[in-house]
Amino acid sequence: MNKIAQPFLRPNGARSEQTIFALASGAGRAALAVMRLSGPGTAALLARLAGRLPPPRRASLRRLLAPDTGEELDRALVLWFPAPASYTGEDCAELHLHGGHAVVEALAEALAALGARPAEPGEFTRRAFLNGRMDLLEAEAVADLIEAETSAQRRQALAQLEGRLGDLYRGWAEQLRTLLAHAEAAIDFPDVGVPEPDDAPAIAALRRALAAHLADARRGERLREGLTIVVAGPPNVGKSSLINALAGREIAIVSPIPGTTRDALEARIVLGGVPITLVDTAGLRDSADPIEAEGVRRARARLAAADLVLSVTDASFPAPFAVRSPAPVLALANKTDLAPPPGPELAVSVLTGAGLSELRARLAALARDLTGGAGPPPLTRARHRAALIEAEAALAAALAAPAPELRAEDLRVALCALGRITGTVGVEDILDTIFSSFCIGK
Ligand SMILES: Nc1nc2c(ncn2[C@@H]2O[C@H](COP(=O)(O)OP(=O)(O)OP(=O)(O)O)[C@@H](O)[C@H]2O)c(=O)[nH]1
Ligand SMILES: [Mg+2]
Repeated sequence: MNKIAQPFLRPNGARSEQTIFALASGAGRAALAVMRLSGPGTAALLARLAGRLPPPRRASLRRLLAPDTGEELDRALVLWFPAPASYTGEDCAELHLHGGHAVVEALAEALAALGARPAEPGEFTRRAFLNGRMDLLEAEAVADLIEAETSAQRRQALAQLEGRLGDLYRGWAEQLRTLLAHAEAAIDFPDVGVPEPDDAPAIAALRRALAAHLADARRGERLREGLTIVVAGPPNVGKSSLINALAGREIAIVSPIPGTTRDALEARIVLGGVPITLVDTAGLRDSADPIEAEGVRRARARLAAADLVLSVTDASFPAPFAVRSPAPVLALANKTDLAPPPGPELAVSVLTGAGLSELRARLAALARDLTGGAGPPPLTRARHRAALIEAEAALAAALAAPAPELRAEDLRVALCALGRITGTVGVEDILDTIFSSFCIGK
């Protein structure tokens, strides 16, 4: 049993020797600036700067003095978080300074003179992970929360930070450990007549759960990265006019000449709490003009990668038209001021504004469907997806395995793949990639 539990030990004892500091608040002039410290030298640094250690976790107003000259640098709120009950699990402190550039500079100089060094991006959170204060999913959620631009992104990041996604994966890992124990018992005691439970249905059920989660994979990733809605249709139907109306500014040139738009133009908007990139494309038609033909080629490429397509036609000039895209297509008739809409699809007049608010509501609902919804939390990163694909393949192999030894090996591969997501196994090589995308001070 030991060999199963072994790789899942938390990477403890990773307490770092160096004391780091960074500005945790934004750069630039502000009322306050928060300087954060972490590491074994924190208590000594605080004592040198503020005279004596304040009581733990209580804000204390202190004069901060330059260690060499004794000159007053600032009057600040000082917070002291002794290990292990701190963000990083190490001794930590926060100095709530006045936000002026000179104050921040002076403190950074004083801290460096006392032997601390500036933190690297994500280093506080990396230490928190290494000290077992959070798993990798929670660390990634911290980064997502900082980056969150919309309410839906904030909710997703918070759910992940609370460990809901981690709970799902840990639950699966727990089931796998039981299945692996059974498989190993069958290897270790082949003839003592240990009754071998038939685990095939349980493995198959687990595999189905992983497959369903993977099928849903784009939901969480889309919300993190934003949704791409491509506006396509024949020339001159009003695609560019529509993009300008939805974005509320003049993104694209509008003209009565068919074939005006050539490059794919982008506008960022937020609908239903979901960040959306609207893409205006060249009108789809065969053209002898090489520039327009290139525009049409680009339009088709964007259609192939869309999350949702808005297929626009001209109500006053109905012509059979169908866009080709793997994404869901929403049909929309424009120019209803000139003629009644030909079919049951959504209808607008960009010119008069009729139908635009219904269109916005419809797009917001679709955006929410494509990203959120009830049910289990969605996976949020390509990194998780890759590991889950590996786990699912290993479960498929386990089901087909002809001998208990082989089945055990496949189950072990699946378990390791799941462990890599939360960071319980073999992640040293990817830590740099993960934490370098953080901002400094987090
Ligand atoms: N009457 C009327 N005219 C419109 C409406 N929407 C757009 N137009 C006009 O239709 C013409 C074409 O509009 P665009 O937005 O450039 O059309 P497009 O689909 O982007 O055209 P291409 O870029 O050439 O493919 C312009 O003269 C617009 O003013 C509408 O709702 N009603
Ligand atoms: Mg256009």
